[in-house]
Amino acid sequence: MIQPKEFFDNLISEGILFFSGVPDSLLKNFCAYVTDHVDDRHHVIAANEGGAVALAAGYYLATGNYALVYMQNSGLGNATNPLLSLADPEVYSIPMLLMIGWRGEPGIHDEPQHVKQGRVTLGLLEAMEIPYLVLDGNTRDWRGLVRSLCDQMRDHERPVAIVVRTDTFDDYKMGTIDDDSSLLTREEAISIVVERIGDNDIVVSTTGKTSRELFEVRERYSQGHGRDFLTVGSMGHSSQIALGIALQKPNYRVICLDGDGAVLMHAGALAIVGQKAPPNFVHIVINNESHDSVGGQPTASPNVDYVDFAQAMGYRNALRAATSKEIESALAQLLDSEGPSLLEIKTRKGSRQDLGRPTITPLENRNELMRRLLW
Ligand SMILES: Cc1ncc(C[n+]2csc(CCOP(=O)(O)OP(=O)(O)O)c2C)c(N)n1
Repeated sequence: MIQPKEFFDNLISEGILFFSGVPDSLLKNFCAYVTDHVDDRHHVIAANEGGAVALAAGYYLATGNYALVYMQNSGLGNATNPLLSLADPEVYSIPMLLMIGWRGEPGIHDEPQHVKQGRVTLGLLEAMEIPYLVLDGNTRDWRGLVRSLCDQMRDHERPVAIVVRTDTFDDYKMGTIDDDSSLLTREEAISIVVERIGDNDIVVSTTGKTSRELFEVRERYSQGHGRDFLTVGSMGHSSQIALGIALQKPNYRVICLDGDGAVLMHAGALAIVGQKAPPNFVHIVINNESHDSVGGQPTASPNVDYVDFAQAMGYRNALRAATSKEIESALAQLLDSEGPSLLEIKTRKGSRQDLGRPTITPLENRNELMRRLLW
């Protein structure tokens, strides 16, 4: 395996001096190393992968130096537009090095949302005409390969990519980030929400551990999964899935169980909720100030007031809660009011070691929910 420090030092020697991206579990050791060792002006954890490409472009315009843009392969979709219409050699020709975590690599078991994405990852890069190399923990002479890829980046002033297979980087543990251990865990917060909402309420939950925990909480309460839509991929889009349901099903209350990283990824979505203003829409943002599901890298949430933000976007009500009592009383108030409403729940980072994964397939989940909604 490759030591994150060695890889990082090698990038610096290639003249890569700026880092931006959205964290990925497969790259988590490398991302953690960057988080710990690069100052704030040279490392930006972006709202989404397209933003990271744009930041790398801005850095190049301002300095003539090169940036690394890191992402999970599921972020390629977000990055495609600025890669093709900004950085591409046929447009502004902005050199940058992409580092893409290869979830769902063919032949390696992974979750359903990663399988197709994994199968088409290299093909997508080929279709975009982005030169790439595939890296793993046994790649001999990775320095030489990175050197010739960076030569292509520099000589042709274009994006190039390193596709990183699973188990490429050795462990690196991120230095501790302040965390208030008196706060509830995300799973405790989800349990309280599930106990308080109505039997007929529809829940659309965001990607990552939120959906996994919701699934387990429903199992624990023997409630089945027929009123939940577990958004296993599509980070940042849960609120619009929920909005799509809420607008068509005014007799159901629709609750979006979101994460702060996901909200920030496509924050414009909240303006659309505010504009359409469905009274049956409740947005619960679990704010642990991190991308907890993929390694706990910080988000920009410490700078964001979600209550003010929701109000500015046109939500009718917005509250904040942290303790069980506060969550219970905020929910009692919001579930009794006309929406759209937002509840920010502050939680700490982390999850159970033995947290499982949904045992139903995405298609079974879809069918069960649709049976309920179309009945
Ligand atoms: C487009 C895209 N980029 C990156 C990821 C990888 N990813 C999965 S969960 C997650 C973090 C989500 O953070 P947040 O919404 O704050 O929820 P938390 O994990 O903290 O509960 C990331 C970055 C992804 N699934 N999709």
